[in-house]
Amino acid sequence: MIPDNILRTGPYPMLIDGQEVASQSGRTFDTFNPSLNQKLASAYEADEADVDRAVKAAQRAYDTVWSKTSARERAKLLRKLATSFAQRMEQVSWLETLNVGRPITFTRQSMAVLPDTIDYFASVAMGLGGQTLNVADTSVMNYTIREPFGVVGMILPWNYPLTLMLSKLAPALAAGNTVVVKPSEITPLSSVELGRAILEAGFPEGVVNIVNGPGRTVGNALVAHPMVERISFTGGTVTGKSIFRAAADRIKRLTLELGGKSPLIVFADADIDRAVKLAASDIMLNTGQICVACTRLLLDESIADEFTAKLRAACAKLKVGLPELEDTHMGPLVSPAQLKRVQGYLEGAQAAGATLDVVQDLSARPELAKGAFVAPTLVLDANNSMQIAQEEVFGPVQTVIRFKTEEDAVRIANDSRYGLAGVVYTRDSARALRMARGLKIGNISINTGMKASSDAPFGGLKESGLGKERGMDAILENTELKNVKISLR
Ligand code: TXE
Repeated sequence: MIPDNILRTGPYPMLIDGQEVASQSGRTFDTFNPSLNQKLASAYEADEADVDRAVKAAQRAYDTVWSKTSARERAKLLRKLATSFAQRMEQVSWLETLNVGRPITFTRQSMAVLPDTIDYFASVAMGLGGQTLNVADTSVMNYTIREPFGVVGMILPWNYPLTLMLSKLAPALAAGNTVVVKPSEITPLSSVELGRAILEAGFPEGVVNIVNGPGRTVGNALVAHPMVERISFTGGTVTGKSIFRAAADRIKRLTLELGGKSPLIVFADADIDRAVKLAASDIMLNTGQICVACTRLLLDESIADEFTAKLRAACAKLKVGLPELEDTHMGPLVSPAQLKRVQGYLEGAQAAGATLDVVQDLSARPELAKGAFVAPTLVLDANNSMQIAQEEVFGPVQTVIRFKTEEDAVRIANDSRYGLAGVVYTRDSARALRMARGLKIGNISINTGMKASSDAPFGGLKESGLGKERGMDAILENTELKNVKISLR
């Protein structure tokens, strides 16, 4: 059950220049518990002046302290953050469970890996440097330098607030940048608590700043601010494109992690039971609100009926329920608006000729009546040109499409404006290698699920994004490369 004292009593503050502060206007906004459709807490709402204050604090911290702090010292502070975060892990797990609707068991699992994420970036920061180059002109010495940008702005979504915040924050700080973070206005609470862990860890004032509020005001002001040299954004593709346009004005550096419509491709020679398990977990995990969830199930036609029956049976066993219960597998969607969006996609699929297989009947569950709950749903008799197969639904929905040949599977998988993730199940290793080559996808998994790890690069192709996060590439993306030539004469 939910422990006492998880929530603060007053409005959740912002973090500016090493202090937890109210917004200058004193305005607040409410944030909700989606399983009850009830107010959870309020937070101070920033405006342009608050964003300006936060960015200037970050610039000052960069100029006066952080740019003079060695990689070793930065790594030490990051490791202290890992410790202070670990001490707050249970509290922030509850905050995310209440605010996002993700079952507590899965929230705890998602938090448990984050100290290692911080530790990884603390470690690799120590090896960051330029290169000496053997250029053709022997009259010069040529070398490169890697430098941080200064102030990096981060705009976060609501599906995994702290996982995404830390996977952006840790490499940016490790590389020597200061940051201003704007969490999603739907899920601001756990990020504010992370701010407290940052203070406890002893980061100099202004190195990390957190401002809360809507994207159209606070997010926009952060992207437009002339002192913000780089933006790292995770969210919807439509918003990502508008940020791309806004950033073009000053040629700001960008990392964009956007939507996906990832295929799970299962060949007749695959271990069907393992693949079914993954397909069911992609429906269930975070109620399908995961950018890398495989939501187009591409099945070899010879195994399609068997596979679909097994998937249906697995979905029937999923415990849909209140996220605070430890045995719940699937909670509500994040908001009534997201529920409406998912329902709209399902109605559209039906109108286009697909068949909806709603695997569980939630209507007889009074405890779920108020929340944004939706049953696991298979979309059958679909084809790849339908809207349900082309757009990101972000709900517990799998669209089943049949294929005849390997070429067919590759063609259907690539017939998408997205290219974020893809999973292939086959026991034929040559085919696995051909698929890895043929798929226009940034993150490919063969015979295993798509799970981003802190020590490997992650990023989408096509309209799924720009640049890489995680791994050494995340550190490199947080630096500018300069070339230096010195005459030897
Ligand atoms: O995301 P938005 P929304 C997808 C998913 C979902 C859809 C819409 O399909 O259904 O996006 O979700 C900030 N300038 N993903 O509307 O709008 C906003 O305040 C600057 C995929 O919630 O993209 C929030 O902090 N910032 C995704 C962040 O952008 C702006 C995860 C994300 O919000 C802004 C979430 C603006 N003009 C949703 N407008 C993934 N890739 O994992 C909004 N924001």
